[in-house]
Amino acid sequence: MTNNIKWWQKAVVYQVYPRSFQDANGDGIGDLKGIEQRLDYIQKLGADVIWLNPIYASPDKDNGYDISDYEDINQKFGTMADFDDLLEKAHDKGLKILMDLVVNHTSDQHQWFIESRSSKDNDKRDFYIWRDPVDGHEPNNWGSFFSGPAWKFDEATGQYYLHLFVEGQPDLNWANPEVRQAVFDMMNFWVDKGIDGFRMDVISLISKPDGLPDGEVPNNGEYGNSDKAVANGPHVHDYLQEMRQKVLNRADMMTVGEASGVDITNAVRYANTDGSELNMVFQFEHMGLDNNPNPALSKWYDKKVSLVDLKENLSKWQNELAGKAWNSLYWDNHDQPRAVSRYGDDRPEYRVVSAKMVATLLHFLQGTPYVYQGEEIGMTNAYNLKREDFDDVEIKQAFKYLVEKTKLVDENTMLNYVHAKGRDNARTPMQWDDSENAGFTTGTPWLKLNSNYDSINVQEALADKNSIFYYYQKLIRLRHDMPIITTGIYELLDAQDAEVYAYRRVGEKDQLLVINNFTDQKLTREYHVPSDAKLIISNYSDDQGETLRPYEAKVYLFKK
Ligand code: TEU
Ligand code: CA
Repeated sequence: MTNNIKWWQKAVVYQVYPRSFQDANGDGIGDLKGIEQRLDYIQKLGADVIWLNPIYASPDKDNGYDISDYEDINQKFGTMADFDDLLEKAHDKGLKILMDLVVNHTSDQHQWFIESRSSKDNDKRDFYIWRDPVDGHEPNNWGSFFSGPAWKFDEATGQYYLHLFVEGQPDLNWANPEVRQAVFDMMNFWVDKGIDGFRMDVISLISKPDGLPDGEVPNNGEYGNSDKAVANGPHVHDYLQEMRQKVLNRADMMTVGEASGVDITNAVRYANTDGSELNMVFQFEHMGLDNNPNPALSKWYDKKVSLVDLKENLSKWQNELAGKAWNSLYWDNHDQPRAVSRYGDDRPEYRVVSAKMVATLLHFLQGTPYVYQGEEIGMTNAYNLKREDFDDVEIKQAFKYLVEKTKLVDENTMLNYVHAKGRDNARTPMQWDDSENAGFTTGTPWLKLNSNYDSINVQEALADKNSIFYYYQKLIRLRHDMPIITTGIYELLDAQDAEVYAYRRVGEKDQLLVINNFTDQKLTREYHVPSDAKLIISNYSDDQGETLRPYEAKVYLFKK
């Protein structure tokens, strides 16, 4: 495999959430010009690819994941000329641009939907999924991912339309070949501009099961869990193969499918190494390990992840994709809480050391790592946000349905859940310095900042040679320099050890031994480390051998 490594197998991706990265014009919202100003920063970190969350025209019912025109830029972010400029400047610096592709649904303000809802015999009627009521109710029991039913009754024509996310996000009907062709044409518009790939939003949901059968209804819940009922439908692989032929094969691009509800069997098909579909998928199993056991409360929970479970899960993905498909590696993104708060320890005395430890664990695995903006400086969950500060539609819907309507939880419990798992934890503005609004904007930020920006910010990180930032820079450099990190065989050590996550990566001549203390305790562990082993990275300044200090992480390189 060493000889035919693809560029995206060695690459590290930096995810930019444009709304919260850098505001260049003082309106409180991050924008394309702002990203352009910060390209040097991303380059300094050493990332190869920038994934931009959606920047297309959108009424922003779900922060850009409801697109009203795929070939236009959201005015809040700038113009198409700004985009062309950004793409050119990024390419000049050797940075690639990965665009978010949101084609499971459009906005209800998209021209296709406006026409589709206008009458039952409109040309575009069949672009979306319309059904008659059944006994005066929704056509089936599917629930929206964001609480409530997945169907909206439309008075004008007396039918329901399907929306797996919010009402303003009607699902496209991929069974209609005209829909597929329209999507492929739009994708080719972007390919022709010279972008470097796509991150495909909920791509595992585009093919709906035949007959749209009811899903399993969770305990106490009103509606079925759409993820289980809808993911990996009967034609999804055909559609992606068609996309590959009509769009993706036109350039040497990188593709990553966001695949909620994906298991190993399906991932091996989506991300197969013969290149007929996608390069890799985002799987969600390790994101669900701390979920509430009550399916009606699905993602809302605040217990710590069990290390034994985490090891079992990540090891399964490492082992079972090896040689057949390709992993993407991530701890967080714009939908998840902050990595250091969830997997590390964000108390001041442990924040830096534990952020480096979780980074070490991830960056020595096989796959393509993703760094979400702010992760590289150890930004934490935003515990200072109150109910009235939240912007995220998922959080708002949760308060509305789970607290007010079904009364499954009280307001305080919900607030705790949101502080642990809510999406706004990741969406507070980037913390550049300790000036007012952290150097993000001179105006009023669209979402409140995390109050800890006075001590956690880029300026401070760049001035400290032991910062998390420079540790990430080193991790990225090591990956670029050492093929074994891309190709070595993964071997978990001591699966039942609930405190230390240790593994090996075995190459042709060498091996890496990666040791991570997941606790705030001093531990003793004995591993076989030859005397000529080289310590290539560690989050402590000295090596105490068998003694592992709180959250200590270290990696040795030695002969096989
Ligand atoms: O997220 C899809 C997805 O699977 C979500 O249900 C995710 O699990 C949830 O947001 C976690 O809280 C994608 C986008 O990343 C997200 O921002 C969008 O809201 C969603 O699709 C709809 O487009
Ligand atoms: Ca702006």
